Amino acid sequence: MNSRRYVIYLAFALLVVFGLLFFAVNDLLTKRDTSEIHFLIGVAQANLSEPWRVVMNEEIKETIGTYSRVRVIFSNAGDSPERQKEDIDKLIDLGIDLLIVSPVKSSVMTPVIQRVYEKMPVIVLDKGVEGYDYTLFIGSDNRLVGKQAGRFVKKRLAGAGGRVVEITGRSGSLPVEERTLGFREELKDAENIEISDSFSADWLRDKAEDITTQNLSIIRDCDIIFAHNDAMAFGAYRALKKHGVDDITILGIDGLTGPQGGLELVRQGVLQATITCPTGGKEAVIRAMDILQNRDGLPKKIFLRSSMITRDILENRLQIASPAPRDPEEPIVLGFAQVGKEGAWREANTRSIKDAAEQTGIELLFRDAELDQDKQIAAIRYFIEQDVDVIAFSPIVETGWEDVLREARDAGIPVICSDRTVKVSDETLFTTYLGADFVEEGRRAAQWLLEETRNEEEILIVEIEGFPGSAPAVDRQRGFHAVIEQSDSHRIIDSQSGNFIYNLGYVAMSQFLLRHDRIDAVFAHNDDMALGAVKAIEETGLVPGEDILIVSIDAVKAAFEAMMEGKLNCSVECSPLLGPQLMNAVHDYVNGKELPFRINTEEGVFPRETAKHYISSRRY
Ligand code: GYE
Repeated sequence: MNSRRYVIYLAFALLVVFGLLFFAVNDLLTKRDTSEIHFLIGVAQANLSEPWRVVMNEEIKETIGTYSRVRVIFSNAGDSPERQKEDIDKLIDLGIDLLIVSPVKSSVMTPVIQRVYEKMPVIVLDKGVEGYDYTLFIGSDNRLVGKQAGRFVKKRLAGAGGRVVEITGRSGSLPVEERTLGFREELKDAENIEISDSFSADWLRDKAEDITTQNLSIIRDCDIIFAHNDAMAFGAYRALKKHGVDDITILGIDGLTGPQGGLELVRQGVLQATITCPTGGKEAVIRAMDILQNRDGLPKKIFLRSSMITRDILENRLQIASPAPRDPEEPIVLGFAQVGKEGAWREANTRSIKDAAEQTGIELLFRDAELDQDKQIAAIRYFIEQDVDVIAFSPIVETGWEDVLREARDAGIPVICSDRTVKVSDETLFTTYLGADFVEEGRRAAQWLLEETRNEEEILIVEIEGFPGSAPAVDRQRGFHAVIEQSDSHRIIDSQSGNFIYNLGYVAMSQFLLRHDRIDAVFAHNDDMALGAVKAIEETGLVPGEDILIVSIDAVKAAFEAMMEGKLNCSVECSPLLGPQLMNAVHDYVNGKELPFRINTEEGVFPRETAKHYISSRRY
């Protein structure tokens, strides 16, 4: 063999060997890398032109860094819905285990997220989507943020009144619509305050500066500028400063840290106030890990707290009470003031709370208010005297709590509203609401009834309401009526309270049957009252579930038994098993974690056809 040919053969052989070696090493590295990564999380970000989103990504990156063997991949849609759809497909192709998505446009992303949700967990961050086809939503209550801005304006212009100009984010986006709605709701009764103009600057500082300059003749005579984020507020400030205008109050939203963050702008007096709007990046990673590790008691929606920040609050640190230092050896003491005895749901709720406290080592002081608000207030005052670590209660009614909640806050004791919430003028009077979305429950009950009777020409409905003035009664009615009103063939002909109690549900239905010649359907705010209505209907010789349809809320086991017998047609779930989530919140708070403003639980709808499938798995 001549030497030239020999060299060629040798070179080829070496190439093959090195090639095989390369792939072997690479494969080994990949295997090692793959074995190292337990979870890969994809983040489909809407854009990075908004500082708030840059901070969101930074929070996600930083929080993921605290977990070993978890990696994250980010995409940036540059505010293009089409691009975001492509990004999500690429993230899935890369093998992610969970998707965090901040939708560019909710309506476009809803079907995309539904499709992904069939394959893996999805956390929707910041902007919601239609329906519930996702694992968890985390965001702010933007309508409340708008109300907080309205309160600031009312306080600032008290007496003399004045003119307000609004600079909004991208027109048509959910946060903009909700902030504007809340802002106007809060100001609708303020006669001498006028929202004279509203401009959209698409969340961007420079666009807000240009718009302010272009409309200076209109804006320079206003008293307050309300901008939907601090970046746009700063842009308006820069334009006014350039033209020597320095007597306008400027209010923003986000409250980010950093040199041009809202907090610094307030400290410098550039802005007179900002409303914090946490990005949810940290919360999203913590919950993503809960989901990937199959932790129990996962919520469906989390609303983060937004707080008004003025220079006074910054300097005096009038923040929400943070946990006092405590001896870790001392048991956590939780004071719980229960509504009283109502029926199956309440019994299951009490049992869940007591069991969870015992299982998590929390010392529980439990008081039963026997359906009496004064007794519930007295119980809370007792807990304050006992200097418990945390107070939780299920408010019998929505109003009348300001004084006692202020006493608790002055005592530095956080208050968690469990399964029912309160209406207060200052949201810092309670720390968290943990429970259902009652408006949605009412909507779901009505949607089932409309679908079930879609071919009927006329459906006459009677409503058995819960405890008067309680959050579930008020909001379930609101949700139910909002949907029924959309139908020309459905009419609510009567409504009265049964206090969430079986016997009073029976009495209410008996009276309806005496008052009306024909009733086609009953909407009961809970199963106990629905079962009372079943008894009343049977006593007239009519067949409940056939002659008169019955839809109710709670999905307690007795409801499933009635559905199996054909006497109840549908029950919308409202879980009483809040004990584990309540104790998680108590432990989180005591360990220094800021709690979300609202935590909504996951819930389903159970038509009677499904009862036999689910009844054996019901836990209450
Ligand atoms: O639906 C009802 C109970 O507050 C959500 O109160 C709870 C309600 C529940 O009496 O059965």
